[in-house]
Amino acid sequence: MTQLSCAVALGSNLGDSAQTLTQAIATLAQHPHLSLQAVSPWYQTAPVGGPPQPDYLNGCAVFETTLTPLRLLDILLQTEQQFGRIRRERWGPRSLDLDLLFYAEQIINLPRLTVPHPRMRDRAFVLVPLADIAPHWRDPVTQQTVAQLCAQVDRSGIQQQLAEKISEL
Ligand code: A4P
Ligand code: MG
Repeated sequence: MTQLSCAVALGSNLGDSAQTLTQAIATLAQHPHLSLQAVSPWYQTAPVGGPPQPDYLNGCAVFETTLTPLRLLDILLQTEQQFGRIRRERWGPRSLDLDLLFYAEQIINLPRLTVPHPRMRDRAFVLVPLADIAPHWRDPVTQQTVAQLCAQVDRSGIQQQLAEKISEL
């Protein structure tokens, strides 16, 4: 079957977020139909939207996969559950949030899944780490590259880049 590239955003602001993100990547990378290609550094970021809440740790990863987009979404949601995500208020604090950003250059509009992720273009906490690992990926909706989208976004919420922990994988 054809391998297609997909990009996933990770976020956490409850518990040991660095450990959660690293273990979530390791868990996904062990899936037989996901092959890890690249992982960004983690960034400490100010929360966007929602109630007052702690800073997030955010990052992105690129995989190759033979999974369909909906099957991949199910795996992301299962992995969130595995890391103890309790669904509370929208945009509220969470131990792990996994969003599917891109699936090749496909545009998907299903009740359960919108790809490219509809809010990614406004979010420095997504675009800054994604630009580290996939600057040339072209958003099929706007035809802009990730680097171009990143250059236009307000980066004031990006607090600091944390040392990569990916050697632990
Ligand atoms: N869904 C549809 N499309 C997608 C997609 N491309 N990827 C559906 C993932 N899920 C997708 O998600 C609700 C449903 O969205 C899923 O069941 C799936 O069927 P959710 O994760 O339960 O909802 P949520 O995360 O509470 O809301 P939402 O609107 O998805 O929030 P976001 O956009 O994920 O934002 N600030 C900082 N600094 N860093 C962050 O990471 N994250 C959020 C959450 C807010 N502020 C933040 C951060
Ligand atoms: Mg989400």
